[in-house]
Amino acid sequence: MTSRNHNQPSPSEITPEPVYQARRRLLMAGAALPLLGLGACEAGSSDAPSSQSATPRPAAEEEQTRFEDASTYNNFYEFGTGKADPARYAHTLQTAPWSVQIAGHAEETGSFTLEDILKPHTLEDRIYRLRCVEGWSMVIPWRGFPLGDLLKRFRPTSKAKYVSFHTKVDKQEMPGTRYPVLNWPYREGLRMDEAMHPLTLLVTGMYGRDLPRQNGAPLRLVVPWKYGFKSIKSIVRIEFTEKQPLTSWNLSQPSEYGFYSNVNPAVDHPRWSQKTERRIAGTSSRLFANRVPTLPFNGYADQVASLYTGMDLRKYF
Ligand SMILES: Nc1nc2c(c(=O)[nH]1)N[C@H]1C(S)=C(S)[C@@H](COP(=O)(O)O)O[C@H]1N2
Ligand SMILES: [Mo]
Repeated sequence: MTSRNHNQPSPSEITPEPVYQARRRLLMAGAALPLLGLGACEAGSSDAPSSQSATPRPAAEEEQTRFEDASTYNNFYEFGTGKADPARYAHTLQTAPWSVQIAGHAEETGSFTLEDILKPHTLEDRIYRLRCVEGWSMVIPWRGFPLGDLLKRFRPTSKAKYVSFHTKVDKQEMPGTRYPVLNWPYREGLRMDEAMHPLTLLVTGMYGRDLPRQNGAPLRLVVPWKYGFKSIKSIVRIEFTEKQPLTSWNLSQPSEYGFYSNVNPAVDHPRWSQKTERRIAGTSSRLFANRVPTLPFNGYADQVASLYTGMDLRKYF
């Protein structure tokens, strides 16, 4: 993510053009692909691959991101805007005791300890792709349970059309929140049907262990068909609302970050293309990560496209 208050004109994460071009020249010359860790996706065609022609593979069949990459290359602006900042600074975040406020249009509301929140649920391991709006993606084994199973427990009323989420904010523990880089607390939201969708996970761990703080301990969301910023970390408040909730990224740059933020290769970010992504996986270096086509709904279209029937996804980006 970049922010207007943060003077970077373009995301550092996009492969620098000369590197990308050099790589393509090598490919066309038929140079040693395995050395560069490049895959079939890119080797076949020189143009940006059409997302329609690419068949989504189940994430579980794909090469996984290494834990070392998934836990050291992060976006968590509460600890700084650099990718290495969260791993460096998140150790000050107090994750116990932890409580979550449940509020808004539901029959049961109040403050619940993390133990209360988790007790009735069985944690599952699920491998999901997560695609950052800045152009990279990872394949991560998450540990969690469907958000909908939690939400049902509070018996939302018919007025509950959306769900809003807040991250903890503490200037001592989270040094990035001393600066107005974003609207704190970090806020996100989902439409009720998105929140209830079985792909939407509340996550407490990854790679079979508890979440590292930089990945959003002790409780975060993972919404795999949406750009990564919807997957809010270190959640302390969940509210059922009637109106579409405000979100931090939409508040800061409404023309760049919409409420829905479904992964969509056909709708470019105003400052860069969304057609491809750098897949950070396996042992190849981040810089030479495979460039693969970005799929509609991040490859989960079969499961979620029907949520948006009849909506103009260019308007509701
Ligand atoms: N509270 C909070 N949640 C956040 C962010 C953040 O800055 N603050 N960054 C988001 C973005 S832009 C991405 S891409 C993902 C990254 O998740 P990961 O670091 O676990 O891969 O977290 C999302 N959740
Ligand atoms: Mo992101």
